[in-house]
This record gives sequence, structure tokens and C-alpha cells, in this order.
Amino acid sequence: MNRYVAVLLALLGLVAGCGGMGGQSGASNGSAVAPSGPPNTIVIDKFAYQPVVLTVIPGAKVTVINQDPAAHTLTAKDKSFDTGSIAMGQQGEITAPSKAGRYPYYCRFHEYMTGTLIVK
Ligand SMILES: [Cu+2]
Repeated sequence: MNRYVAVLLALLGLVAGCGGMGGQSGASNGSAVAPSGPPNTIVIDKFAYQPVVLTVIPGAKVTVINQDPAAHTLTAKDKSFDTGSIAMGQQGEITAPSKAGRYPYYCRFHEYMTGTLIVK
């Protein structure tokens, strides 16, 4: 079981930007079917968005994964996107605006949680 947790954390580490621990990368057999192109993913962990700034193309789908034991949202300050409430361990999705620009967002439940989606 702890091994499962370790693997999950390792995967998250890769998503969050390839730092860290090294070790067992690659070569797991099966399951995860990778879509073509890098996935656009924002992870919510410890009441923070990771990465804090994400750049995507116009209209991109962005998956938002909530790893916290609390519900969160990812809501554009200008309301151009909003995941709605994401329960603990669940995920939501937003569609990036079609217009290029910087879109600050926050969590409606915890307004100190902020990040920026850059569309270009
Ligand atoms: Cu929150």
C-alpha cells in the first residue's frame, strides 16, 4: 500500500515538473494510456495549485486534480472558467478561453489560493 502512495507521489512529481528523487522512472507495464501531447494538468495539494502558472493553447482542456482532504475550486477571477467544487480525491476540468491572455484564478472556498492560466 505504501508503495502505491509512493508511485502516485512520483507521478505527481513528474507532472509538477520533473524534479527530484530520480529512481524508478519509466518502464511500468501497462495501464496508463498516455494521450498524445503533454496533458494539461493542475494538481491541488496542500491548499496550493501546482504549477502556479500554466501556459496552454486557446481552448485547451485542463484537468484539475484535487489531492487535498478538502473541497476546492479553480475559478477564473473574470469567471471565464470554473471547475465548480471538486471533492477530495476527485478531479474536474476547465476549458481554456479562446482569447490569448493571462487569466488569474482562485479557489472560491479559500481565496488565498491563487494561480494564473496563460493562454497563448
Ligand atoms: Cu480551496
